[in-house]
Amino acid sequence: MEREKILVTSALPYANGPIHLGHLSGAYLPADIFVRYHRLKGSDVIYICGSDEHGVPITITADNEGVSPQVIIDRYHNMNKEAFEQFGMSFDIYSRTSYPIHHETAQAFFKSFYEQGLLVEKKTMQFYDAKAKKFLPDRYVEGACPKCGFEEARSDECENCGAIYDPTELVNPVSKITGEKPELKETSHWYFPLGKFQKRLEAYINEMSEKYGWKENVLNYCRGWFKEGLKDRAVTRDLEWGVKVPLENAAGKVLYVWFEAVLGYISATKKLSLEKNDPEMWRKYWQDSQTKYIAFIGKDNIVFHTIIFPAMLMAWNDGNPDKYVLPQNVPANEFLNFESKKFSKSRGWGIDVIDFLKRFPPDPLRYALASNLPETKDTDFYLKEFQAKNNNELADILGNFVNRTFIFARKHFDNKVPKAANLRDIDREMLKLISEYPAKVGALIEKYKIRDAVLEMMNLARAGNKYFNDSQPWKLVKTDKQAVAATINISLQTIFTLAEIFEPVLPFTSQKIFKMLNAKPVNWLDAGKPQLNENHQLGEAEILFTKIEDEVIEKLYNELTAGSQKPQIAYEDFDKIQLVAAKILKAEKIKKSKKLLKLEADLGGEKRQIVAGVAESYKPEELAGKRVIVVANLKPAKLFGVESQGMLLAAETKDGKLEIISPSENVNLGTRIK
Ligand code: B3M
Ligand code: ZN
Repeated sequence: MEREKILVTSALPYANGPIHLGHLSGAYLPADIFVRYHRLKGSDVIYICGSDEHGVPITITADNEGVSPQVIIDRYHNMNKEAFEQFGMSFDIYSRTSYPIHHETAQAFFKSFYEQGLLVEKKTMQFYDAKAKKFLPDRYVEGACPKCGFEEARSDECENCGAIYDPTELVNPVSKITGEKPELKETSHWYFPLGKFQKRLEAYINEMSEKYGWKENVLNYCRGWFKEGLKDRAVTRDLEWGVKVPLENAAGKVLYVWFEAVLGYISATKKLSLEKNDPEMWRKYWQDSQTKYIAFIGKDNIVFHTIIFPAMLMAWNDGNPDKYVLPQNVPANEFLNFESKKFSKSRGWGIDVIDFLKRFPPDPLRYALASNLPETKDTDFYLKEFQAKNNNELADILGNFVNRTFIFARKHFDNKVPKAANLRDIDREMLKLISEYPAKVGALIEKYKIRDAVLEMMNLARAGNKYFNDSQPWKLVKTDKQAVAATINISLQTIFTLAEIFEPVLPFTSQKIFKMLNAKPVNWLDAGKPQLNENHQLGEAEILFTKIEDEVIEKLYNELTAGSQKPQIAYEDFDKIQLVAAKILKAEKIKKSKKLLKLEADLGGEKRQIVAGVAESYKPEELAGKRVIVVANLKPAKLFGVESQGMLLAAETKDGKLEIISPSENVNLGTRIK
């Protein structure tokens, strides 16, 4: 059988901060599981990643710290590379976009487009900070989104509604360098004519999704873009830091970070080829029409990987004899929240991978994340759940099954694989069961249903435990040693299968189990057949998982959430807040907002309009008549263009919903709450 050729990439993280658990769930762990599975299956797979080291995210971090961008990228490239290693990511290379080979690659693409006459030079008005004497591209300007009103929108994209717009459309812009209102100044940039590729992109996505089953979230996103109509996109910026525009009249200009970052996948593969002294090796993957190219990303990067990057590759292929493959699938994940709130560096919410791995080993983290991946919707990471996964599943099911089997083998069979003869039904059923698992788990992984795959892996461990219990070897050992021998033999064969099929998720544990079995992994497709011969000498047993105590989790939880604790205040400060008992009269949705409802409240004779972020927890019709507590003297503010004259008190529940705090009818409307 010909080996499948598979090229896998994970989004290149910006080297401007540490990787946190949310990143792992989005683009890294699922890809690593997919790659490890394919390696065991014998596919010819290559796995590419690296740091994204240009763009405004890097220069803003450098500006904030008062150091050069180089200091920032060196620090975080090394830190993230190390974190990924500790976590067991099995990249073939973790490259950098600051490498010369990357600059050359990106410039060659730009040049090819330029020479094909594809790029259009346009004069435009751009934000300019007169005080700092600098143009302000991308995130250097903040303001309100022209589409949804979100106040912290970036100059050309809104995190809240996903809109992409021209910087001149931003409402109330502010410079991030000086805090001044920027002026508009003329500059010129090169534009890539995305619109010209729309038809071909639609055809490409239709074909791929039909053949390979693209995820609904990804398709919907693309359809939205096509419906709006693809427009020309500027692919250069007025910045010092980045890949220089390879033209004479382009001083002070660099390639737009997204234009070159996606090419980082290619340059990283070239770099790997150089390291392997096989300089043309990258072509065997990128330029062979037989290659399956899978790009793993988080949902915020969809457009760049399903539309912009493929368009760039099409444009290259139009003008050059060496032709690239396009992504066959882009299985983007949604987001992971931490303890029901969005990970946020600025608000100090969440935990970095490096910090987490100082406290716990990587496999339990991989398992907890993998069994809860945001494959179809956002999911939450709770420390308590992590503890439960470790204690109740890894230790109590998988660890326990392995442990009790090895104890028996050592005590009754000289630490050797005993003979399985005179099989009973229960034995034959177990053998049949293990024979089915590799194919079953593999099929799920190939469909990017990693969560379900992980569930099945643990199901086999569960079945192993049940088989062991039902066989009652501790009882039979006195009367029917032959039956016990069969049980232990088959339990050991099951452990072999488990070690193999768990490898993608628990690589460190799998390695330990193989050592205990004194065996090596086989081809994935053979892992369901009995692999251990009679009399095979076993290795030394060790405990696979240690339980995590409640105190450890509680302490960590307190530490991590203390960051959001407010400083003490005097009574006078508290007394400034006028809290009043009120009743909601009516509630309605606010257009385009998922979170907000517009409420009308009665504060004891006085009516107020209040915008409250409870739409994900309450339906409008549930709220009419509800008693509430209102902060009555809060300065009015506009949210999504709707004025809010106060605020409701609410608290988060255990399951991450919001619960409105509600006084009883004994408290009159308008009464001050102290
Ligand atoms: N660095 C965005 C991010 O870290 C960006 C991905 C690039 S993939 C080519 O989310
Ligand atoms: Zn918006």
